[in-house]
This record gives sequence, structure tokens and C-alpha cells, in this order.
Amino acid sequence: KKIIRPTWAESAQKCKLQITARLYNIMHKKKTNLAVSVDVHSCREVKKIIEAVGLHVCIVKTHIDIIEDFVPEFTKELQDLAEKYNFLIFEDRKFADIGNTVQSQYSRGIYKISDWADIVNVHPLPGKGVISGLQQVVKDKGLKRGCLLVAEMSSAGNLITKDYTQASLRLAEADEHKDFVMGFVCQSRLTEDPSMIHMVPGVKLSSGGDNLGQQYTTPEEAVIKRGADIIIVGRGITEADNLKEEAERYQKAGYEAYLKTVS
Ligand code: 5IU
Repeated sequence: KKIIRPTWAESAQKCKLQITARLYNIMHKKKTNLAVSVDVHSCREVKKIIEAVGLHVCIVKTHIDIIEDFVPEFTKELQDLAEKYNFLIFEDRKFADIGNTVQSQYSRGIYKISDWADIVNVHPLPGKGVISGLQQVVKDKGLKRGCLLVAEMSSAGNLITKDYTQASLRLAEADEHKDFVMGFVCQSRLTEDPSMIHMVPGVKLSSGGDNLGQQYTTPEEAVIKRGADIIIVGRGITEADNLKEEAERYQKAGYEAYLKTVS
């Protein structure tokens, strides 16, 4: 099924959350729906990749807990890079515990994720408390942050059912979360509401998978067939010999696919 959508400029006007409007405006300005996942193990490598791909992405997705030489000052450097290249930071933390626990995981410990990540995600499995817990932190600190629900996964044999995905959609649309939930990490389009961003991981120009169950789809299929607003690309870019060139290839593929969905 082909999806006809509002343009990013139109979506920026229509959406309700400030962080979502910021994202759409970045996408419009930089002509990119590419998020790069920097799954590497040193601060230096993360910075090297961001310097190479920064102009071509709207989001940098991190796994802060896999960096072996992490120091708290690193998150300041991440924020400086986000400002220099105009992208949002998405910490792929996948919170999945009771509200009280995820609050601490979000704002405390050594990572203090709420201080620097524009976007985080949750597994909605525990129920609405996992969202409310984080939302309370954001409210208390007066921050502008967004939260994505993991409604589907790209990995083979994952336990998510159609009912679970639909229940995730209803949780995202609940009135009490409208100031915080900005969309989904998913594999298909769940709603046409431009306030709900669909980010699709498991994207590679050469489809296939890895030896641990990852299943890839192409940028074109992700955007046109699955209805992705954002394509999330990790190793497809980070393992390339020329990071910048490869990011440009994905940016172009994602953008051309987007253009086909708005006319
Ligand atoms: N990621 C997935 N699939 C999912 C979810 C998250 O691959 O369903 I939710 C993450 C894992 C990794 C990145 O950080 O997205 C994909 O990396 P590769 O493009 O290197 O496979």
C-alpha cells in the first residue's frame, strides 16, 4: 500500500509536540530522514562517526552504556555536536521496568540520560507507568523531551503480537501522555497522525540480516511500503570505509523515497 503523507514542513505545523516540530523542521531544512545509530565502544569513535555523518542526519541514536571509556563530560560533547550539526540525540535505552525504577534509570546513575537525550524509548510492556514515570521527570525539570514506544521489532522471532502493537498505539494516543509521547519504533505504519513519528530500524541498502536475528529492509521499502518517517541505520553506515559517502547514499535514498510519498 502506498502512503501519501503531508510534507515535513506541513507536519511541523500540524504536530502537537514541540520536540516533534523541531525534528520535522530539521528534516525539512537538512533534507534528511536519516538517523544514524552509533553503536561503537569509545568516545573517540562516536565523535569520529558524528563528525563524518553529522551534516546528513536528523538524529544520532546512541547506546550510551556500550561506551567503555565513558566519562560524564562526554554527554556535553555530544550536545555540542548536536548543536554544531543540528540534529537531535536519541538514547535507545528501551526502559522496561516499573515507573519508579525507570525514573531513576532516566535521571540518575552515571548517565543522567534526561539531562542530554532529546528522545528516549520505552518497551510499553509494563503498562502506562513506564511512560508516566519518565514524563514526571521531564515535567519536574521543565525539559522539552520526547518518548517513543517500541511497538514492533526487527529481530527474528520477537514476541510482540499484533494485539500488543495495537495496545501500544492506544497507550501512545492516551490523553495523559500527549505532552511526552512522540511516536514509535516500529516496522510498519500504525497511524496517519503527523504528531506520531514512525522510526524504523533494521535498514540497509543491501537487505538480508546478521547472524543474531537482525532482519534488514531497504530505505525505499522502509519509507514507501512500511511508512517510516525516519530510517535508522547502524552498521550499514558505521562499518563502511567512507562514512560520509555512505551517509550521503542513505540520506539520498531516504529522501528520494520520501519525495515519492508526498506527491
Ligand atoms: N534496533 C533494531 N531493531 C529494533 C529496535 C532497535 O535494530 O527493532 I526497537 C536497534 C539496534 C541497533 C540499531 O542499535 O537499531 C540497528 O543497528 P544495525 O543497523 O547495525 O543493525
